[in-house]
Amino acid sequence: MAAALPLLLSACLGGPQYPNSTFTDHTDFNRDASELWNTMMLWGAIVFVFVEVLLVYTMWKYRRRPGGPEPEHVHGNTRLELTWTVLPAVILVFIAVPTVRSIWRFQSGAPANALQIDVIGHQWWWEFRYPEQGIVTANELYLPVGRPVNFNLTSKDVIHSFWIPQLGGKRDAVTNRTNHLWFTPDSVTPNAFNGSCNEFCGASHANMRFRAYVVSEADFASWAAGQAQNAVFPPPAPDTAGGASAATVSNPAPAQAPALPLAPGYMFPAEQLPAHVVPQTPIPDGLVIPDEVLAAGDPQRGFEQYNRSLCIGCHRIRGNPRSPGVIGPDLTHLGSRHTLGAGLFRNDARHLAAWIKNARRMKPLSSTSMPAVGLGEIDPFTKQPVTAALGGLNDQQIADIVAYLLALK
Ligand code: HEC
Ligand SMILES: [Cu+2]
Repeated sequence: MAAALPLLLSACLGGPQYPNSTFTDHTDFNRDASELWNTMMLWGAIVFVFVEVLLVYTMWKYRRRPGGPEPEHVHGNTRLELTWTVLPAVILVFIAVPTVRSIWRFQSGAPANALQIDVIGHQWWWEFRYPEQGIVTANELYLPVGRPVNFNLTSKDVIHSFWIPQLGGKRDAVTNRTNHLWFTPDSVTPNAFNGSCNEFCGASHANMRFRAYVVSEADFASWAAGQAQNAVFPPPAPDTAGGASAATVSNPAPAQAPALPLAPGYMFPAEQLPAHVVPQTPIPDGLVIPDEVLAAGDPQRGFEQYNRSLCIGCHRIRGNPRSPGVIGPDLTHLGSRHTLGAGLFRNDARHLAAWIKNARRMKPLSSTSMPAVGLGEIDPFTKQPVTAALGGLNDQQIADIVAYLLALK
């Protein structure tokens, strides 16, 4: 056991080489939790050493000696019993006071200026809504540094649990009530974090991950402004730029919406992503579409193809009235995300194409989630090959859709 202990403890250290450690000081929440842990470890260690020393000493002092007298038989010792009752009670007070204080602090509701984020767990991905900013996105969170953030947690189906180990959590997301979790990310280095589901929720529970980026207030404002826009595709013709053009396929813009086209908002720079947030999941055999086919993908053709495909029944692209689905993630700004499939894959043409070809081979999905779409692919759920009659798409059509979706920054 002593040999196994260092192995166990090595999983608990903080620092950059342990990117999923919870002993960090990136938020008030985690600082409180670390301090509580340290307090408990200190008192626990004092009690442990005291008790063990006493035990070993007593065993040694009163050990059996050859020819020794029969020990005295006693029953009860009021003074001793009082001591070992009162002393632990006093020690528990030292642990209880800071514990209860922290519980009170983080259960009594977020500060009034907190950024509100609605988190909805789905089998097996995360929907994030920023109601004040009018944003709906999936699997990637942007948080402004220094501002408390209040997560309102619910679920669409089964019980999930929301946790960003380096920032705070974990808390269950259930269907019939809204749970709350709040903390203040107050350090920007490091600034990209892993999050995950932590309540077993089915076949792809382990594939229900997400990312959180802590960014400056200005970058957050830029990101939020970009995300709040409708998708601008096809791009307005140059002569109509500046006004809501007839060429833009878009919902009637709300009165206060800025005129199109706006520049895409801030995006966490890909080259600054630390290695631990970049997915390394390989593409299963046979799903890679050759690069030259992908390079020939045409966004305009992809837009038209997408609008004729099954996709629109499940996915929403704001600004594309043909695509109002709400079963899958909102794809309005898919091109601005770094990951796909709930943090499982990198978001680039290769992975996106393979995902569209056969999402259920890329990631075990339920019967109601995204079906295989590649022509001739065997859908792992129905065990049937995908045909044109079922809406199957060939590699070129998929490459076109990929070009369209990646253009949605
Ligand atoms: C039956 C509903 C359904 C259909 C049809 C469907 N999808 Fe999906 N899609 C989903 C669900 C559900 C997910 C989330 C899966 C997960 O990550 O667990 C998803 C995920 C995705 C993602 C990843 C999004 C992200 O942020 O990770 C993309 C991209 C995508 N779908 C594109 C498409 C395209 C393109 C089509 C049409 C060819 C399509 N989908 C058809 C339900 C559907
Ligand atoms: Cu889950």
